[in-house]
Amino acid sequence: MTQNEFPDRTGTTLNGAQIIWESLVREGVKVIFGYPGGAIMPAYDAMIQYPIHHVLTRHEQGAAHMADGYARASGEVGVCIATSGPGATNLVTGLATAMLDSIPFVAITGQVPSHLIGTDAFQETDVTGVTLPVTKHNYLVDRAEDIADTIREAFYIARSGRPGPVLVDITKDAQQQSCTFEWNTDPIELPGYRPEYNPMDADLDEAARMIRDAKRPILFAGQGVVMSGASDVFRQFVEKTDIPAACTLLGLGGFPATHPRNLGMMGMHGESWVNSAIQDADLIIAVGMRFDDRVTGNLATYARKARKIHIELDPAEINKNVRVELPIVGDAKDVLSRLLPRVEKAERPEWLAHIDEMRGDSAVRDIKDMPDHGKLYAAHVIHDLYRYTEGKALVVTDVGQHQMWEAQYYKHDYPRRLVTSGGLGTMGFALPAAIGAKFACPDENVWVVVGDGGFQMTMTELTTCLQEGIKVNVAIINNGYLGMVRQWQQFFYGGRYVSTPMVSPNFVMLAEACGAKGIRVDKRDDVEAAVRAAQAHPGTCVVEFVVEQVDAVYPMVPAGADLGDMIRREKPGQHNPIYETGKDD
Ligand SMILES: Cc1ncc(C[n+]2csc(CCOP(=O)(O)OP(=O)(O)O)c2C)c(N)n1
Repeated sequence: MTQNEFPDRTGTTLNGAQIIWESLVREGVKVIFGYPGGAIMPAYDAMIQYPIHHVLTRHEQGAAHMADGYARASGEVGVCIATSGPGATNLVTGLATAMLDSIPFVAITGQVPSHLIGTDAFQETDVTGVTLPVTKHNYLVDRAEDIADTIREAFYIARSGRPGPVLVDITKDAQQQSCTFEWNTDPIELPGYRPEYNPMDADLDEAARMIRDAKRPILFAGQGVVMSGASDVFRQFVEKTDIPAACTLLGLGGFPATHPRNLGMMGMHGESWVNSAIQDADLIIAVGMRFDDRVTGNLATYARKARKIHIELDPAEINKNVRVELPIVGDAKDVLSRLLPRVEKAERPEWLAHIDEMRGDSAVRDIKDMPDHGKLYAAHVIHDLYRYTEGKALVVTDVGQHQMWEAQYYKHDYPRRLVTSGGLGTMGFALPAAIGAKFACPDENVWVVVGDGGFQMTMTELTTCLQEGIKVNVAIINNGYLGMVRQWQQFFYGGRYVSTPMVSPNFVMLAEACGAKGIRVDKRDDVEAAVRAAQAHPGTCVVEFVVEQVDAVYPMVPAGADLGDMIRREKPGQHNPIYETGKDD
């Protein structure tokens, strides 16, 4: 049965479990990720009557990340479902991940029957209590007649304004009770919830004046550019004003990486010339971002010479970390579309030449262009992955060094083609999020870039790929360490590598045991063939890239340091113990 052939059951008597699915179908849900259990069994039993595909995950954390990956790749609301107690608590990491990155998804959980609430019943947990700080909103529903309206509200809250995850906890008896099913289509109005803002013309005029007067302006693209669909107007804005633009990690792809005015990523592992340009700028125009500490470094010394315009949907973000001269609260696409006709066409050769000069000094430190002495470095792998996927893959990364190398060396020209956990930095995110992304975009060439540590957190989801018959390509960057933590130990803890060397299983055999193809590569010359073989294989393929164990992501702004105060990779000819010996001595 397709969703179009679906009979209209409004006005008929249904049970709460059926109403859950009726509501989800009406919200346009086609796929849901979940794991069954006692308190959600009525809902699972009713599911069979509905045109929604259920993906049985191997862990509820996987279900939450899949819903999240689905939402990030498609721009639609993702949905996951779990039972009460341990099922629901296993969603918490996924909810927190989505919360910090403003990702819209709805989690449905079963709860013990209402008469048992508060009795420490089997698998009872106060799920609304547990998830309150990691959801945009949550609900406990204990009557069948409240289910439809609650689910409708949950979707509205998840997708409106600044998006976020919403949880609906439904008692088992509410799923079993019957009532007349009604689907309200009136606009939703919630007291105290004002998701839309209309910026004043006077503020837009003032912004245009500030831009006209600036000599060294810089634009920032945050995730708001991607999420509001502002990429095109952002590019037009750059081209008209000739203002160079930098991206946050989650803003990558919001403005094409290969555009001549794209400076690259800012922040802790951003490009050194970007961080220097920020410290030199006289005007910052930040669009859809929240000045995270990984972006600003020391707030006291951050961009002191710059006046600041902050275009942001969520008024709570204004002046939270960085004080700004001109806040403009509104949707990025809407604000930029109204600002574009107000700004003057300009050219900024001096400012751009100054930034290029700084870029020149960095280019000679680029590991990609250094002799590799026959060794395989992670940066080479990512760069080659970019080449042999022609920059068109949908890449889902995990968290660690490989994530930063991906951000530096895979040039994303399109929005929603990089899926990564930014705010929470959740290891174990990549494989399940990639499965969600593959369901959202079945025709995309989906690549997972993951460390040997993070892969081992959720690698069980490989069998979800097997069960669903879906294909994702997995690039494990195996450096034998929890690399990013090892790097901090190297720089800040005297090289005492406590609990970061990591033993891995035979990933090729593991992949084969899970019904996937497995390939191991330890030479640069073999990277191309492996990427091509993975892409040609009809099913899921895992490529283990065995890379140099001791390498660091450069540049690095130490946590809390001045943004301009970066640890740099040595220039060729300078002493570089890592490159000369392959050992950290
Ligand atoms: C769930 C979780 N636990 C711990 C961390 C802390 N952490 C950040 S990066 C990292 C190391 C990642 O190692 P690996 O997955 O091998 O990737 P690499 O850094 O080597 O590329 C750790 C432990 C985290 N981000 N998430």
